[in-house]
Amino acid sequence: MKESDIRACVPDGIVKTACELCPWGCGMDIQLRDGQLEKVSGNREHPLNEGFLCPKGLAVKDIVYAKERITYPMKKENGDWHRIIWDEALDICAEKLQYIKDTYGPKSLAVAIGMPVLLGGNTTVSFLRRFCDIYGTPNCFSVESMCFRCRIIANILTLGKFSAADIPNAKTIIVWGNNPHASNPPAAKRINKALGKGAKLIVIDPRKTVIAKKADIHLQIRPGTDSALALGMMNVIINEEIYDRDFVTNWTVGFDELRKVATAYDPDNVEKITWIPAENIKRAARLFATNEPSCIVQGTNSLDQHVNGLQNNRALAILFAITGNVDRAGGMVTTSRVHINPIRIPEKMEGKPLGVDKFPLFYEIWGRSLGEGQGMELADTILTRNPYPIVGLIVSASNPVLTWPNSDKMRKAMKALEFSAVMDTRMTPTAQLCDLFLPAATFLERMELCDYYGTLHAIPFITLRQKILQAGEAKSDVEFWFELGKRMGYGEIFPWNSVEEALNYALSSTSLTIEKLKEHPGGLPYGEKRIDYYKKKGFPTPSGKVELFSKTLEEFGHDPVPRHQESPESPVTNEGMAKEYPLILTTGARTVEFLHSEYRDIPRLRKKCPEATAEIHPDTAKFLSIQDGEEVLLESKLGSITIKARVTEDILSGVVNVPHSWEDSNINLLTDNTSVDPITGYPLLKSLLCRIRKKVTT
Ligand SMILES: Nc1nc2c(c(=O)[nH]1)N[C@H]1C(S)=C(S)[C@@H](COP(=O)(O)OP(=O)(O)OC[C@H]3O[C@@H](n4cnc5c(=O)[nH]c(N)nc54)[C@H](O)[C@@H]3O)O[C@H]1N2
Ligand SMILES: Nc1nc2c(c(=O)[nH]1)N[C@H]1C(S)=C(S)[C@@H](COP(=O)(O)OP(=O)(O)OC[C@H]3O[C@@H](n4cnc5c(=O)[nH]c(N)nc54)[C@H](O)[C@@H]3O)O[C@H]1N2
Ligand code: SF4
Ligand SMILES: [Mo]
Repeated sequence: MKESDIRACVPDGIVKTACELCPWGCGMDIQLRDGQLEKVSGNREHPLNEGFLCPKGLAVKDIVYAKERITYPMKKENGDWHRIIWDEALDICAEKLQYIKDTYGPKSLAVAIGMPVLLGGNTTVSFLRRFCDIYGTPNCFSVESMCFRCRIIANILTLGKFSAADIPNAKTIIVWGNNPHASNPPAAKRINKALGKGAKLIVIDPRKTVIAKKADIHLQIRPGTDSALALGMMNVIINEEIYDRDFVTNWTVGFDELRKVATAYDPDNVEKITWIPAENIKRAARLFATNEPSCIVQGTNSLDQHVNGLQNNRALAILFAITGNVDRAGGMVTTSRVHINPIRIPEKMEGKPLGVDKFPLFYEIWGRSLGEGQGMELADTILTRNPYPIVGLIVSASNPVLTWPNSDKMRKAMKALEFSAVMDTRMTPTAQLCDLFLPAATFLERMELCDYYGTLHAIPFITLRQKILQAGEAKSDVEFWFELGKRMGYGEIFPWNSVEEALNYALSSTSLTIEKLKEHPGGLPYGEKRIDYYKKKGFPTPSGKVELFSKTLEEFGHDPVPRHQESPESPVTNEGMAKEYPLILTTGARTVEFLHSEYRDIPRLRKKCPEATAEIHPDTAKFLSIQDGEEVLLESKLGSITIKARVTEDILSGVVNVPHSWEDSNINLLTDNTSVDPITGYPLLKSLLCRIRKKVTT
């Protein structure tokens, strides 16, 4: 793309928006001059980032104006890409989708949704799902098959709701499996501020991250053993009677059963499982329970992508509940939300999506439905046609060939499809396998709501992303689905003439309108942070209380009280495998410069982190005679990649840490989509076994 392909849609000056280059939505000021983006800075009034932007945010112009961007539709013919016009692209899509529906039935079309569409908030996802509903396919999948939803489900099963850490008011903060300087810079800033006011910090991470180095207590845990640690802390808290007795008596069910389970996790036992000294487990438990209010800043997926992902999350929710940190300033809180008009029409779907049979609680709890399929089922279904054929796929803002586990299988599955289209800003490895490329607008080129600050940050706030620029022929994802819907004869279902009109419809059940949001371009506070809410309303669980013992889990055949379960690839319980693969592999720790597979093409970001590396401890390196910077073979039971070793004291000995979604050293060639959490279907990406070998040079 050339710079001249972009033009501003609004007059020169400063336009306020919310960044979408990673999930958090920092307030951003875009300065336009001569119809072009001239400068970017952080919005000082925004309650989340207070003027700060991370290196990605500061590189927004490079990302949006990148020469790698493609801003016109293309179709593949005999293996070559040809530019086409939108009319033709929409006709091809409509015709292929109609063919699939007529030949196989609607559920033979799947749709895969990636991060940038999810970050358009509830409205964007729901508009897309509205198309799937009216077309009839239930087979909509998103990165929620491996990201964040596991924690939401665990919190709902325990408290009936999801809570976020109220960092600024906390006296003790646990950062658990999270490296906020890389993955959540605004949270890192807020934690630093709280530390400045005297808060205590506990960090639980196999690596000595920037935040771990600031901690009062750093528990360097063996990956995959977090539930054992949480139960060990509960053992101390229960035995020493430093839990919140009133809260437990009045507002929980199943404390006796929890006490029984926790008995098995005395700190000496837990030391053997987690490799954390028993004394430190006791210190952490006492600090968390007595220096209140206390909150847990939890990794977004580091505890979820395990075979006991759901139970890890349950254990943490129970830990903050029995210490009385629910609905509490400085503890864990919910905020009121913007309740938009229902947009989906799920009654039109034909049947239920893939994965419902195996993972019913992923799909729905107590009538509260996520309503999407478990994506880990998709590749195998395409390849085996069992239980039925899936022959078409539309990928909206995702790069599954690099980001989903077992890349080799995913690649084969994509090749086996009869029709595939991708909507993206670039020709990614996934896009290369498709028949049709649809050029996507970036977040500066579309209108949408950023309405999730309450859920993610405990800040009741909403920001409007305005359409500031137009890049070539790029369309927003929502515009594409609206236009496709109209072309396929679903015009009545998509009566809106513009995205703005559709958003106003969505907001008509609230006191907000797009006009009102435009009057507050930096964002608008709404509602409240809910303190002591349960005292008024109880908990939205079947018992009305916090369910330490979950009857629902029991009914579905799972442990009603969390227990620790070893990874199937464990050096402790799978000694046979550990002989061949003696190192523990954790994947996907974030680097601040990139979002998953994105931004490797931005020189100013790539310069700071030029390649993927496998981090290992000097003891591991010495044992294997490997030098820092040496190219090695990294192998799992599934495959092998070449990667440079980075030897560092900052990782637990015996553990290997590798980032995900690098094209040249793609760690998802080594991960498996069939080793999963039995409750949510989340894949095992954080505690596998691997080995490292020297590369034999010829
Ligand atoms: N820059 C950047 N930011 C991002 C993203 C990105 O790609 N790039 N992705 C966004 C998304 S979608 C997500 S889901 C989040 C991910 O966010 P997080 O899951 O919070 O990821 P990290 O902050 O990298 O923290 C993971 C930490 O967990 C540690 N860890 C690994 N295995 C284990 C384990 O078994 N137990 C414990 N206790 N710790 C473990 C790692 O050493 C690492 O320091 O980040 C979001 N933010
Ligand atoms: N091994 C391992 N694998 C992992 C993880 C891990 O920790 N370990 N983490 C997992 C997690 S938590 C997540 S969330 C997933 C993320 O998985 P994905 O969502 O697939 O991640 P991205 O690489 O960010 O892909 C987004 C794509 O959308 C394109 N894009 C950018 N903006 C837009 C837009 O506005 N519209 C459209 N249509 N396209 C756009 C980008 O160019 C990019 O190709 O990765 C997962 N994969
Ligand atoms: S942390 Fe960086 S990339 Fe993420 S929203 Fe904030 S400025 Fe944007
Ligand atoms: Mo994620």
